[in-house]
Amino acid sequence: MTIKLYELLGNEDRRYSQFSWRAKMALVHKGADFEAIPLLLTDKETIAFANATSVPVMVDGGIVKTDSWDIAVYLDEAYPDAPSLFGGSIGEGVTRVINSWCDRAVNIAIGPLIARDVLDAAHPEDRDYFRESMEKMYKRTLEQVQEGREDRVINLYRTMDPVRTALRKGQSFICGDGPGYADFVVFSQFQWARVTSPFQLLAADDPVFDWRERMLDLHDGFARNTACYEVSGR
Ligand SMILES: N[C@@H](CCC(=O)N[C@@H](CS)C(=O)NCC(=O)O)C(=O)O
Repeated sequence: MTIKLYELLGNEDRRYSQFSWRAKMALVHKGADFEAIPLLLTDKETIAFANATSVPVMVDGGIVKTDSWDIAVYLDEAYPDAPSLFGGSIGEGVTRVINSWCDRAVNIAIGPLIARDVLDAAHPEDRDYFRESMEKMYKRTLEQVQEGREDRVINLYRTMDPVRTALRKGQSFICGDGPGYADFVVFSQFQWARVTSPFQLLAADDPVFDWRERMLDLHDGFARNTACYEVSGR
C-alpha cells in the first residue's frame, strides 16, 4: 500500500519543509512506496484528520504519525527487513541526541541566515502568515534577522565542527560508512536552505560540503532533483 506523506508547497513548487525532508529521506532509504502530498502552510484543514497543525504527516494504511521523529521510529519498527534508519536501540538513542542537537543548534544557526529568503520561497498565499509567525518568534523583522549574514555564517561553520571532525577521521557519513537517520536529520537543514535561498552556507573545500554532495547523490539524486537554488560552493 502506498504511504502518504503531507509536506509543504512553496513558490514554484519548492518543497521547503525541513522536517518533511527528514521523513522523505527516511522513506526513500527504506525503499517505501510513498506519495508526497504538498499543501499550503495555512491549509490546516487537509491535515485536521490527523489532529495536526504541522507537517510532516504520514499515513500508512490505518497508522497516522504527525512528527518526523515518530515517523522514523515507526518506519524502522514496521519495516525491519528494509534498510535500517537507526541500526538498533543504541543507534536510536544516539540519533535522538543528534535530532535534538540539530533542532537546537544547526536549525538555529541556519535559520537567521536565510529567514528573509524563505519568505520568497513560501507560497504567495502563505507569505503574510509566514512573516507574522516568524517575526513573532524572532521579535524582529525578517529583514533585520537576515541582515549581516556574511559575518555570521562563521557560526554555522563552528556548529558543524563535530560532524566535520568525524568526516575528517575518514567516515563518509554521520552514521559511518553508509547513511542513516542522523544523516537525514542534519541534511534536512541544508536541504531547507538549498530549496529556499541562494546564500552560500558551505565552502567547497569543507568536508561538510562533500558530505552534503554525497547526500544529494543518494538514490539517483532524489534530493538533488527538486526545485531549489543551485549555486556551486554552497
Ligand atoms: N517537531 C515537528 C516539527 C514540524 C514543523 O514544525 N513543521 C513545520 C514545517 S517545516 C510546520 O508545518 N509548521 C506549521 C506552521 O508553522 O503553521 C516534527 O519534527 O515533525
